[in-house]
Amino acid sequence: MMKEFIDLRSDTVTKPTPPMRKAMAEAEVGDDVFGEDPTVNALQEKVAHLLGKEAALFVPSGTMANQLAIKSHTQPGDEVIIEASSHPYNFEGGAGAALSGIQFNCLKGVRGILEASQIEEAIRPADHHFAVTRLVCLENTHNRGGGSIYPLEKMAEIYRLAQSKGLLLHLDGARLWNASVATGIKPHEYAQWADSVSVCLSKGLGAPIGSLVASSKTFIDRVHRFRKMFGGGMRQVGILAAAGIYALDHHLERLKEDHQNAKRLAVGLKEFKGVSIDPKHVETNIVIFDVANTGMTGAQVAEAMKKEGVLVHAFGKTQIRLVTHLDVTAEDIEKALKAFGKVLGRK
Ligand code: TLP
Repeated sequence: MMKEFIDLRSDTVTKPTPPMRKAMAEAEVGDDVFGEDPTVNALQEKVAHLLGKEAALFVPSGTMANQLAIKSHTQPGDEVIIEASSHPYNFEGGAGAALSGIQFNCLKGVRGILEASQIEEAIRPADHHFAVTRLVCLENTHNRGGGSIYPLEKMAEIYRLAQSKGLLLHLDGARLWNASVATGIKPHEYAQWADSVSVCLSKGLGAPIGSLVASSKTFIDRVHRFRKMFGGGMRQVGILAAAGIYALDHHLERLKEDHQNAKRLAVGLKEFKGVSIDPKHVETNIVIFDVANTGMTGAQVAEAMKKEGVLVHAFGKTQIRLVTHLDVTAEDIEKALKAFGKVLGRK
């Protein structure tokens, strides 16, 4: 079937494949609020194992996973140190303030990556004037940072600092799978440097829904209580967990193709007028570039690309984000580059 559009807006746009749908249709189910869904239990065990944690809990979205972790780690009035362009701070509807009553202390990173020294400086002194610094949140890969990978040794350094200062660390690992496949560093090697980790099945892995929070048994018990409170307790949800198990078994290694496709896009885009991009910054499946020198806004480029059959995401005034995924082929990438050539012109 001919695609109507080549959709590079996000890796969340993938549709479940026929074998994934078959696995969903055949899933054994039970009432997960009673803990009786065998497929959910199997997924939770699998993800806990992959992340080297005692337990994991299935939740509907990455946003809920992050916010449950923040809620479970903090008290109202606490401060959470986070990178200024991070997902939990920018793109989760103000949930940290609304649901947990915390305030964020936002630090500017380099493509989303913070240094331990910056975090150390931001920790509030023990003085009644100040909020209590409780939690550090990191994001790996970093979405707004252009899919950048947190170097393992930086994570370790930040975790050791957090521990020495009595702080907790949550990792938004919505795309931790991409970091792992790109570097060969196992998910549990990253996760060892975090008290809690959230991961998504509905981004690069191609499941229609689902995220998990992984941590110690005691912490996941607390997350479970808040999941109920936030309305995230689901019933015969093994149908969805089956898609997640299928995705982990079949779609993990292929993330390499997405990374190659993203690199090809970045290298190709460099040839067009007014595009500012450094392909060496494209480490995984996200490509962010600036179009200020084309004389067009990001929204205008996105509109013109849509007419050429390619959907892209305008970010800010002059930035475009492209994300490669399961439903775009190497051939689609060449077509997308041709379309960019038409819209922007060659140098
Ligand atoms: N990111 C989406 C949008 O919300 C921007 C996307 O298209 O990239 N953490 C990270 C790092 C994410 O990128 C996302 C989704 C989430 C958490 C939230 O996941 P969902 O959408 O399942 O709530």
